Amino acid sequence: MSARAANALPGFDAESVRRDFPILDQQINGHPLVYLDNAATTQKPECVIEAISNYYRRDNANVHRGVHTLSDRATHAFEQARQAVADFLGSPRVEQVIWTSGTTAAINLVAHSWGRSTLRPGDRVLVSWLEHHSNIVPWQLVAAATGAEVIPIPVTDAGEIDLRSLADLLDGRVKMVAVNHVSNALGTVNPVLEIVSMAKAVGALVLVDGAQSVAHWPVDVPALGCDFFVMSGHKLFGPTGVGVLWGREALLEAMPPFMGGGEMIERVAFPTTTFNSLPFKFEAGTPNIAGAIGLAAAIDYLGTIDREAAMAHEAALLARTLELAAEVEGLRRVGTPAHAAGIFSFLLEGTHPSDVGMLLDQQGIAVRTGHHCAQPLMERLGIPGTVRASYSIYNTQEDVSRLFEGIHKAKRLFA
Ligand code: 7TS
Repeated sequence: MSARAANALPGFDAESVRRDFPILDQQINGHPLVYLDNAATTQKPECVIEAISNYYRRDNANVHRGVHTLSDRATHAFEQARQAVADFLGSPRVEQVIWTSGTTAAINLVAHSWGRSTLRPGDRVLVSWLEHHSNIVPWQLVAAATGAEVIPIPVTDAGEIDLRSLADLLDGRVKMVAVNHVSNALGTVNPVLEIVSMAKAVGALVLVDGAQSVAHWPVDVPALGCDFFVMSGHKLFGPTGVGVLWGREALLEAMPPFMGGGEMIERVAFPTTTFNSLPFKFEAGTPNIAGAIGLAAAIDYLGTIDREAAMAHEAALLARTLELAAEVEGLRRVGTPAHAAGIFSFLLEGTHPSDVGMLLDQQGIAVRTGHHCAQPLMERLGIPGTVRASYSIYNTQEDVSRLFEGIHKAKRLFA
């Protein structure tokens, strides 16, 4: 089968998707770019770039404030974008979608608003050893301020959450369980439905960090049963600096504002200020209007893609990767989860991950190396870091072959 045929599953043609992303059509160090750092950030299709530039060319104004036409247009596009996110996540109400600057900001919002107002000494927040630092450190900050404790949920050597250990940890002290949907370091797809039902049994809330899941498959957030869901626009083919907190309405209503300023108030007076309704209560200051519009364009773009077929395509890329990896002596896949999204983390015997990463870059191949902002996980696995290749809808079987040509070259040079 030719590489081109391998990229054209029924309903999905990676070569044609690839052409929608102008950045991919370039040479890096004399080689065609192979972009395999999608877990860090995805590339942007032409329509997203256009939507952002058109907004600045034609409609730019501040939102919710002006009586003039441009402000009206900007407000309309901004609120339409919120609706697009609500529809994308399956949210019953648009007010449950809060704009943030990204996943990190969304988790901080929940930790500081919900956490500081709710957690008491002796309460527990469970986070897994698989978490990105942004789903650990905000909880530690709030624990230090409230006397609550952050307790890690053990993971197995395969890099999966150990559900038996989770069951042992769950008791009436646990007020929040915060886990990622997909591990950015290993690609593990976590059994969120099961985790939610276990947490609910002891009355704990659940926050799902969806930074790595939403680009891989359609996520119906209410069906997950979680209380909070967070994501970043830039990992979903949208721009940086915009993200979303989705929350249960009653919880969001009860939570105090996190940041104070314009937009989030109803009336400011000395000595008492009253706050705006949802979602504006949590949106102090001028928001990332162009970012929201760009994210809506990315969601529109995904609407043109057969996502089932895209998933099958990514699974085929990972399957081929694992086949080729098995043939490389001295290559160790890090994490062997039964369910993995398009992420392949590995070590090459006798080499340092950053040397491998640099050598791959010389061949035009972009991967991530290091601890992937998951230092506790690296410590748990007894390694300093990994080389990580992460796939997206525009990667091809040829990209996989190029990665392994690069790995073989690294082996010849270093091992
Ligand atoms: N949670 C997960 C699971 C992530 O993968 C990341 C970013 C974040 C949270 C933070 O997202 P942000 O948009 O607020 O920065 N992950 C990565 C990565 O794997 N390489 O660079 C960033």
